[in-house]
Amino acid sequence: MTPTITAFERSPDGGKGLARDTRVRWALEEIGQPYEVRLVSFQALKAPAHLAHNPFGQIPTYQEGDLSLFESGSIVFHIAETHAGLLPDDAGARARAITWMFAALSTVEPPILEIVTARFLEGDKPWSQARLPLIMDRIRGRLVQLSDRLGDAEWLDGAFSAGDLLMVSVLLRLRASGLLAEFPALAAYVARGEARPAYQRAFEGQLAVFNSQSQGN
Ligand code: GTB
Repeated sequence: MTPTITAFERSPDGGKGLARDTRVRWALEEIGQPYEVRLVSFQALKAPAHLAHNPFGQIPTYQEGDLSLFESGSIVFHIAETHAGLLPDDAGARARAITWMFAALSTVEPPILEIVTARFLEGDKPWSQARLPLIMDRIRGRLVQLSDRLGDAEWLDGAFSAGDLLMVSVLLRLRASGLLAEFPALAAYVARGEARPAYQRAFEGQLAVFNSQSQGN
């Protein structure tokens, strides 16, 4: 059964692939699973029909027959668990790859999201400018640790896995801040992820949505 995912009707990132449908698209492209995309407006995100699929009124969601999922990490995990190619067969290696999925979403991504909070949600507060350097240093701390662990390896633990897919997706959001460039090994790691044909297809897919919506107005 062809799954359907949701994405922004008009992504605020201008087609840069930073919204979280891209990581789900990427996972589906990696395993060669065709999918459909249902575009959702900001207004529709908060309407009952969408809230039935995601109680927090966000994208992405994933529907496959009777199964309805939300949370990009859970969706990528489901895809990786039910198809070959994103998680190793060996039990130990599989557990470690899953650990990297959690590390990406619960250890590396949270401080990165604080940049958005400080710049946009709290940008008008008098303490916002003073907070930003603290956030940047906290992120730097994580990146030092991650870069040390990666070393000169191609991927985090052997072959490319869903752990790398999520880690690269999370790190991509740092490019505009200049922080990624401070860590050449991580910048090269992200570039390797972006160079994967599956990522390219995912990126083009989301960009096509942005371009078609822009032309419509
Ligand atoms: N933990 C959830 C997950 O991983 O699925 C978080 C989902 C989430 O934050 N979804 C965002 C959303 O639906 C889109 S991706 N927001 C609408 C809302 O909450 O009302 C976050 C995002 C948005 C915009 C950019 N950007 O413009 O660069 C990047 C990422």
